[in-house]
Amino acid sequence: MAFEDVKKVWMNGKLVDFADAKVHVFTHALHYGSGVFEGIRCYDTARGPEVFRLDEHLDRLVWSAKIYRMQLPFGPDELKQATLATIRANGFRACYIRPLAYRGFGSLGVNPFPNPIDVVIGCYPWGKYLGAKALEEGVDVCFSSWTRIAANTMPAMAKATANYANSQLIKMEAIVNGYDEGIALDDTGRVSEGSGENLFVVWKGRLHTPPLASSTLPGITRMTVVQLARDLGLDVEERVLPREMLYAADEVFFTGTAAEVTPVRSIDRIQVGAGRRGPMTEKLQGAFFEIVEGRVPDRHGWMTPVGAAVPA
Ligand code: PPE
Repeated sequence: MAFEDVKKVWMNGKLVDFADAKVHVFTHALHYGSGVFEGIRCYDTARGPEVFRLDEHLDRLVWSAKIYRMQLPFGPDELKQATLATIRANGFRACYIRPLAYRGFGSLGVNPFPNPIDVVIGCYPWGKYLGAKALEEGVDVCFSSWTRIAANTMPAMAKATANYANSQLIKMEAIVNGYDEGIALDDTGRVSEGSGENLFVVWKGRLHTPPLASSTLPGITRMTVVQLARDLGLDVEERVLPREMLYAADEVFFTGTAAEVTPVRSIDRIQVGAGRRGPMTEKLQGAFFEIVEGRVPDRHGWMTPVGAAVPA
């Protein structure tokens, strides 16, 4: 992650200098986790810089906000144009994009309503999420002792900043114990997701992924992989998954904007399949990268060109 190269940040309708993109210490979201956000990638494709599934990400931002009774002061079209303008203002060919809507400065106390809703869009270079070799060799993960947020505690379907307190506990425990990432179970003990990724399992030639009711985020990459699997004629099913199925599976992989399609090679030091990227993971990973890198036509209409004013 390199913030040194960031020139401009979009704040409430204006592009401001990086150094001026600041908030007050009494900002409500800083105290109470009252924010919703997105993580989006722009790829340097053969056709020029293009954003992957921008409409779907902004749609999720809008309904994440709705769940938290936040009325966004900008509509999806304005946010779309703002996102593209922010990338252009920074001159990035590839970057990670972070829109964030939060309860701002005005009044502390649990009641969030007196505060303004602030919206910012930042972008910055962000390489491979789980390390450079992860995409090829796979990662070593563990099941977390932390349960994923349970039904009716916090809305797992919303991409809310508050949910990431749970994610951080999962991630820190994994790192401290020498793993790359942790997988959480839901409150019924079934497989949910990684701290920042959805998960797929290959079992006897079929692909499975936990349903939204297993406290998973409705991942855009998850939805993409389901479509790509169907394009390839593979069977894919949403299913409640017992933990032990993952130890015994042929292949396991993560999906996410940051993680892209990352193979899992071991869980709790039990080797998964052959202990390296499996054939189905490789196929889907290939199908994913050839689309986002623009090496094949954008047959699903997933890519949005950043547009003019990007240096060649
Ligand atoms: N589950 C969680 C909990 C999650 O945070 C993400 C994205 C996903 C699933 C995958 O969703 P999608 O990106 O729409 O395919 N995690 C974001 C943030 C990671 C971070 O460290 O911050 C991401 O990948 O951008």
